[in-house]
Amino acid sequence: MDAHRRLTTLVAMVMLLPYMMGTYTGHTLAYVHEGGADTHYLDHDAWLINDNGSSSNSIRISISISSSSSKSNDGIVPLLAFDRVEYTPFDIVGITLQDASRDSDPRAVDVVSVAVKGRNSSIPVYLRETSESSGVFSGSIRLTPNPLTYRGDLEVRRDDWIVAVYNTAVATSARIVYHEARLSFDRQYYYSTDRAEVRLEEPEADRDPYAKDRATVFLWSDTDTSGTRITLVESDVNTGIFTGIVKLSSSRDGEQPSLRVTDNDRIYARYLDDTLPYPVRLAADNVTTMEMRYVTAEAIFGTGIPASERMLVSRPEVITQFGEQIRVLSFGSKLAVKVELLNRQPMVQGFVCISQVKYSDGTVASISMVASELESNTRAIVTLPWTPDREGSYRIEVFVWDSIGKPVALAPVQVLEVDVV
Ligand SMILES: [Ca+2]
Ligand SMILES: [Ca+2]
Ligand SMILES: [Ca+2]
Repeated sequence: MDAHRRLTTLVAMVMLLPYMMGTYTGHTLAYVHEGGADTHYLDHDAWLINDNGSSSNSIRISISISSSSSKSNDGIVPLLAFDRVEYTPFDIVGITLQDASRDSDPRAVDVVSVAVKGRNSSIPVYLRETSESSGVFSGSIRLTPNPLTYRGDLEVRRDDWIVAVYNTAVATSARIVYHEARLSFDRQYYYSTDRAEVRLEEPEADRDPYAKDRATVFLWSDTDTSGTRITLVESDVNTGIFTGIVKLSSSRDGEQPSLRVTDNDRIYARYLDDTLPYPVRLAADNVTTMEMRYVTAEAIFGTGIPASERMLVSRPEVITQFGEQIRVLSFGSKLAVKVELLNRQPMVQGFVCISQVKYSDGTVASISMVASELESNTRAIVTLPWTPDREGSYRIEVFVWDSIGKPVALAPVQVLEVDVV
């Protein structure tokens, strides 16, 4: 770009600037990019600041102008970077500078200063060389949305930009954002455990980057509609990820925190996010937002398979006691009723299989049963002995229950009608 065109661009950009930006200083421009990892060059020490969230992505302002002052003595351009491209207003911001020319003493850790600009002020940040002669310097600052309420070095709000400048000529930027909270259970179905882990991802709930924060989640189930509240704890001091355990209990056993459930209940968790991203407006405290939003998660206590569909039972057949197929049933012969069972669940199922044979008048001719258990998603053939004691029509009914003591049908009753000669 020649000098004349560059000047035209600058003038045009300066005229546009008040519409695009909340505030700016000086008469020359920085190139502020959404990606904080890039390094940009200024031609003066004036540089620009916040956009107040007014025009979220139209931030690109002007074009880089690389001047001789931005190069170090050995001709290598210094690199300045934040450790992330976005931060919450409660974060720690890591800053790294690579500039071998500032390794003044190769046998000692050197220190360099960069300026970091927030909402209203610019503060110097001292970066220490990472080792005696690395030429790489790092340091950090802590942000705060309100220095009266939250400790921190530099005041920022959601949708601000922070800009770091080194040597008046090398700059980098990052955006201050909020996130929509995400809530989840560690499983979709709880059947082999009674402990449910609730996980919340909410970077803004990480209010203190040097301590484990807490967040509260409300839980309820179809059975326990009044529910319970649990406190989630941040997984480490600066993760924004919070977890907690709730016990799923079929009775009030006093263990806390617990949620009462019955088989195949839906269980719910809910979190209230009061720090929502743009374009929801910030509230007067400049920390929370005008709107709040419930975030929910759901899971099922049980396999989700209704009780009467847990076993698949084939149509009964009558066979000989030796397992052979037979066409004509004659009274007095030793026969058996055969069914095939399939446990459709992802868990072991105990069962009782009952064959009830009735005469044509409805009175019971014989009952036989077998009790066993079946592994997950496996089949079994069950044979139940029956010796018809007279000619006539018979009705054979096969029941599959979970137990005799507290019978719950695991499949619909299977019926077969046969004639005995
Ligand atoms: Ca050094
Ligand atoms: Ca924390
Ligand atoms: Ca949030």
